[in-house]
Amino acid sequence: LNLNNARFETSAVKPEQYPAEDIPEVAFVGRSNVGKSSLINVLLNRKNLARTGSVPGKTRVINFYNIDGCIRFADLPGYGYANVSKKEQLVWGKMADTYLNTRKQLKLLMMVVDIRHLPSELDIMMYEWIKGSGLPHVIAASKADKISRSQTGKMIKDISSVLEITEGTELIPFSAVSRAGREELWKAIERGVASCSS
Ligand SMILES: Nc1nc2c(ncn2[C@@H]2O[C@H](COP(=O)(O)OP(=O)(O)OP(=O)(O)O)[C@@H](O)[C@H]2O)c(=O)[nH]1
Ligand SMILES: [Mg+2]
Repeated sequence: LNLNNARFETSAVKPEQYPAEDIPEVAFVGRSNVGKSSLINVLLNRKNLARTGSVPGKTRVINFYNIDGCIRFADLPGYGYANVSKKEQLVWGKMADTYLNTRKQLKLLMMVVDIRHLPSELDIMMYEWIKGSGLPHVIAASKADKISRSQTGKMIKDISSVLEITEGTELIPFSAVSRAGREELWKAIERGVASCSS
């Protein structure tokens, strides 16, 4: 898998706009501002391929990234951002919902949670959906650089317990600053997307 061949493919708000070519897809889900786009950049060794920002609610469309014609990443709009209208939240929720419920190429879910906080009600709902979907999934606990090593262990335990994570599900501390966790997350991706495991 040649990461130098990673490129932005397209943005979509509805299925007709999703890329047509059938290659395995990894979808990134999580609360707004949790670090989904930053994680994508670190995985792909790019500074700003996926747009990130200090303004939460930046990603208002589904952004697709094609990696070497072999895997596609789908960066979904974050949920739970309070400072937008209810109507807008509904629109984004529906967008992610439609994607998750219809996308045949979806092979792996990468859920991102903030390692500093216990999962919110919406995180729990998201994870319930993931469990129910039966799709392979991995959880990245982002912003690990913001807490100490001893806190990391405790938070991983507490987050696992609040989410009631299933046996064998990986919950990997990650930092977009130190890049800690990047290798483990790639391994999880390669396991989930078997045809691209080179
Ligand atoms: N310290 C630290 N900051 C991070 C990390 N990951 C993301 N951030 C910061 O958190 C903010 C939000 O990151 P994004 O990657 O844009 O988050 P997002 O989940 O894509 O947000 P939406 O697109 O709004 O859903 C940015 O200011 C990032 O620089 C991390 O691992 N450590
Ligand atoms: Mg984003």
